[in-house]
Amino acid sequence: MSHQKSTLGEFIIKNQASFPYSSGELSSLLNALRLAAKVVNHEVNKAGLVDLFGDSGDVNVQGEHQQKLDVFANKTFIQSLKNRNIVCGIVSEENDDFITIEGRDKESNGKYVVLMDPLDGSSNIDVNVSVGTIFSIYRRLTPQGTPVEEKDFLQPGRKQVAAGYIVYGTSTMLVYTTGDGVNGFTLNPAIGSFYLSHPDMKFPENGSIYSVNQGNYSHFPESVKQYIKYCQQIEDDRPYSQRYIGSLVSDFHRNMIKGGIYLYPNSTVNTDGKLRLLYECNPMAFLTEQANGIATDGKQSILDIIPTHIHERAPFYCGSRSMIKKLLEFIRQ
Ligand code: P6P
Repeated sequence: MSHQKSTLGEFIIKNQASFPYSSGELSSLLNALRLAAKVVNHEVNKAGLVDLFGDSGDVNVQGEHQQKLDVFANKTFIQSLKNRNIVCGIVSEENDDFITIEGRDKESNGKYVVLMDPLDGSSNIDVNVSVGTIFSIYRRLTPQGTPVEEKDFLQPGRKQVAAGYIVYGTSTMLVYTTGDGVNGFTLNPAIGSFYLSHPDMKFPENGSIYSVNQGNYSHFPESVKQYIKYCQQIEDDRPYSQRYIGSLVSDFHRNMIKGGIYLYPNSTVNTDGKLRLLYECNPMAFLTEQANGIATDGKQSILDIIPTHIHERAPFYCGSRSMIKKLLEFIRQ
């Protein structure tokens, strides 16, 4: 079957015209991510056998205990991006500060910055539940040849030139957009190539799945509580099904295919929500809007938020248009 589907490499070449500034640069960026994804996938699939399970003993900027695979994935993606000499800086969930990548010379200094969550949902690793990598790409603001600055990373999500995720699930998929729709590629591990398996992915207009950590219900804003009760009422097409994996990439991927809404609200515990704006909310919001869905913090489109610091958080609601619109009716009441 694979021979009938184009590979990721073929697809990039066919569609690189939609990538601004330079065609070859998209290939280089996505090839770096593709290679790292294959290396990480290999380790994720055998974590239990090579003692990559469990806690590395380190703690990241979020104060979260770093799982060994987190550390491995972070190093793998950073090295793969450095090797291509196309990126001048990286922000990672696992690093306190942004990483500067000096080019061999001023001209070769990269034109792009990458922001990433190298292994999202890592608390699921030890219990063999799917995890993912999330990436977000911008063109730098500061002149080429000068050191990258924090403002290169603090751009609103609307300025992204590409974004996507890798989901290490029952199959490994790379799903991305460059602003011309969303396409999904499945890894054939026997060959080591990604094949176009999900062309032009779109959120269904409506859905019957809501994804939220019900354990936090008591801490939610009243309007969100009311919406959750609405989802549970026996009326019309409800009650909806509650599906929550605890891995944003996996919940998002299922909801984009089947229709649904993902909610991580602000609460009395997480006053700004839990998810990070730059490398979780913005890339997933770019994909959402490109897939005809809506992504909001409850007040505005996620993509219009002006970031103020690299690890800032935001309330995050994304998914099928009619479900988000109904939620916003409750929030605006
Ligand atoms: P909770 C994983 O830590 C993550 O960032 C997302 O992948 C996931 O949807 C969410 O947090 C889970 O958070 O508080 O429900 O365990």
